[in-house]
Amino acid sequence: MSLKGLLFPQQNHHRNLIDTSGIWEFQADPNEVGELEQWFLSLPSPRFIPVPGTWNDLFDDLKNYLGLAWYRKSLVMPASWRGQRVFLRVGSANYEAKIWVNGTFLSSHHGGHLPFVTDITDALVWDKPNVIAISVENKPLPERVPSGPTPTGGLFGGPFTGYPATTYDFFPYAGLQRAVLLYSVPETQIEDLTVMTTIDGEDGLLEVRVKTSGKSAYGGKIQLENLVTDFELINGEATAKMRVPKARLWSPEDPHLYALTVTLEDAGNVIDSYTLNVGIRTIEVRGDQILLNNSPIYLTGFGRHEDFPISGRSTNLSVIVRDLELMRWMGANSFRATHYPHSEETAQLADKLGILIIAEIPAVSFNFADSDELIEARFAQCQVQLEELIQRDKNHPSVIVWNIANEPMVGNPLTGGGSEHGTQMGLKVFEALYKQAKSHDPSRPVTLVGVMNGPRAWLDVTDFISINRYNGWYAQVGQLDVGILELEKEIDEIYATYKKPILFTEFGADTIAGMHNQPSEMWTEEYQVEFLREYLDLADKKPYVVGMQMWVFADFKTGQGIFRVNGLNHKGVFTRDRRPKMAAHFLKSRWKKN
Ligand code: BDP
Repeated sequence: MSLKGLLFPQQNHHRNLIDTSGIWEFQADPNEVGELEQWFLSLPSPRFIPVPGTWNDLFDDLKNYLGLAWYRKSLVMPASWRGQRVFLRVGSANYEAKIWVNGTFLSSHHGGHLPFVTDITDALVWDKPNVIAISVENKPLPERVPSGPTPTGGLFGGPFTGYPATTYDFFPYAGLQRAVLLYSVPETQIEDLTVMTTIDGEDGLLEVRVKTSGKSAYGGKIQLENLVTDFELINGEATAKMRVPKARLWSPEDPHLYALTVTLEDAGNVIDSYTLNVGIRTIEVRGDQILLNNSPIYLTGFGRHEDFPISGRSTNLSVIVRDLELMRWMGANSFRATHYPHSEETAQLADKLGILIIAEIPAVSFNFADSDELIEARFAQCQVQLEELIQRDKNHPSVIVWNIANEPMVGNPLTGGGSEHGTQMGLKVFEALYKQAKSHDPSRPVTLVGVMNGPRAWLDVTDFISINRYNGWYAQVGQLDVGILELEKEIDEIYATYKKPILFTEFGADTIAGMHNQPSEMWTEEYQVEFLREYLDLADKKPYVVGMQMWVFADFKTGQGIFRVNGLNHKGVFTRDRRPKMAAHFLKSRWKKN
């Protein structure tokens, strides 16, 4: 595994960048003959596909296809890039990808939602077009994260198995879902930067870690406005500290970003530079509260999927801008990037707008009733994805929490079951992931999102407790009042046991836009509003509740199944095409401060 190149590529005096987004050649390879027949050079009968994109909603014959497929593009490299190291950076290939350049196999990557880079310098030609080929497949295998259908079923097994079958409640879109970037950097380069911020009185304190690679170097400068600090490299690395007097702190009310420029020098000459947007802020859990810049913050918002008609899960910049705009319209200050790392552009925009993000690895519905062997294989994947996620997102002020799992379970929590062995295996896995997150990044709280009836012991592993609850929907069906009484008892008990703050990371009711009833009934807009009101009212009475993120921002695509009308989860407060349901106006009335 290489963690190189997770610093977002940028264009400047020392670095170059080409975004290859556009139409690529594409061909599905159900018989997996491509490698043998050298499809990495040319595709026998290509069709055309956008990158970024997802193939399932574009071609009728590939609607449910998750097998192998090939992408191909040819490109002439600019002569001015010669002498630099050239990298190919794939933003997201769901799930496994392999890279060829000019017929040479160069690398592969597992895991569907995090970027990976390949040094392609030595495979390039400079006098004719270069052929880039990427094969991708998203087979629903049980050892993957998230896993394909698992032997023990889980929440989405048995009668609830959809098509395509998954262990989770969203469509398993496949393909090159984010941009493929080509970039070049000097031979000796800034490979990585880590900026941690703390507050001392009115001042901001920065710790900047610089990692370089290439020939052994030198030193350089860090500049933030008129503050300049020199650093010297030892074994290619340096740590510098800076004090920003009377710092303008980053917060949702004032998402101020400082431009921090790191330059690398050789005998007085600047040989590389990188500029990072830095927000000076702290985030911590203390007692019953989450503190942002030492003041309690109450999270309001949603779980959000990357999902839109036709573009599927792939980067759609208009949708990102619109979604964050709609969140601001409603006065929401946060969302959880469910159930996988969202695009880098999303966090870049959230940094600018002051929207808080809980980032999570794709460990959704991790079932600990499965064999130890499967559990170990998934655990290994989780560790890799957690490391890549933190590496990718660690410098975003908007990212305030790492979530290590969504609704892990032992068997099917709705029908009971579960074993002590599974619970213990889960404990081992989550304690290790928690420790890993803390060792990579001690500056952010870590959480785990618990499922209804899931093992309680898992909730105690992390800094605060996150829970998904559907009383009045999946439990106490249609009886919201009864459900809320049960819920109140339950959360009081959880708090009394663990004495940790509780965040609601999901609560919601499927709602068909335009369906109404008096008195309210499930699936109607009235029921959704009442449901949300009851939950928000309950939370308001509980000082240990640190926020309410409802499920879900917008209706989203799932597989076909008996409880997903039209292959959609309808718990959105917006429809899939972002029209508000009554509940959106209701939440606005609760959250928007004028
Ligand atoms: C929870 C999951 C979420 C589902 C939601 C639901 O975390 O992914 O979409 O419930 O059923 O189980 O709507």
